Amino acid sequence: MTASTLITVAPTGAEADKSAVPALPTSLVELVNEAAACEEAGAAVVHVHIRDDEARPTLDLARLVDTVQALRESTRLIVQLSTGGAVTDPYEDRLRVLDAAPDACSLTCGTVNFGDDVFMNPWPFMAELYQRTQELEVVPEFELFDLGQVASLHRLLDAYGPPYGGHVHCDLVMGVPGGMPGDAASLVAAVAALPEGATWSATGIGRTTLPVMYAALSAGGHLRVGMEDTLTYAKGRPVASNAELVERAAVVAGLAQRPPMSSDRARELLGVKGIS
Ligand code: KMH
Ligand code: ZN
Repeated sequence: MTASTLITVAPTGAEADKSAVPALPTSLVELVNEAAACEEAGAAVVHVHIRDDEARPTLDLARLVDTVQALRESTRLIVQLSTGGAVTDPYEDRLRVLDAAPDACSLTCGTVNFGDDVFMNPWPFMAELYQRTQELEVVPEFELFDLGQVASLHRLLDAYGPPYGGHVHCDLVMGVPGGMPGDAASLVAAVAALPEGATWSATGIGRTTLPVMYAALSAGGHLRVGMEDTLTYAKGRPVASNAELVERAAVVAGLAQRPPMSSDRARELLGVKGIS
């Protein structure tokens, strides 16, 4: 079992409305401040979705470049850009995200119902995105929303070889309406199907956040938390900040004798290039 816990924070996402959730970090300043507070609280990776001046999700390349630079200037976090974007984003824009030269990116291993929407990740798109990560030396994190996507991950690795950095790291995104349930039995089944030697984190959407956190720690996994996935801290109590979600994850990981991993150690684990 790994001695420490890699905590990823997903502070913004593409789904929540700023008007309904004022604490959501949507401007660059809010995002950078939130990321720094999350690093202080124990996060090593930031999974980034950005918003435009009206707080709508965007994949604008110039903004992505500025975001990567600003996060690097203010934190030592591994900057993982989302290539999932919003369900409405075209494939070309999602592929272009890598041109912002992040340390890492998400790569979802298949199409999934996503509430009333569909999050599209057909095989040709996955394969093209994966080969671009290899060419551009960006470390992919394989997002797995259901068990069938684990099979597609195996197919990807068989077809195109190991990822840049040489290590396979996955994130189980559980409890999405349309994906695998956020419970211990589903987590154990998914972990059993992962490639040999892969590491993994897990996140549970909404009210599955705590069951998934405890199940992940007990099964030797890492954690993802954040307002992309969870807007309620406890029954009737909205999340006040991403940092409090990271703090809670750090406390629970510490109680499990697996305290938060530093970003330097996380870079070694994931095969991400170093920073000076
Ligand atoms: N916003 C979801 C449609 C990712 O970041 O790669 C997709 C998502 C996954 O959040
Ligand atoms: Zn995301």
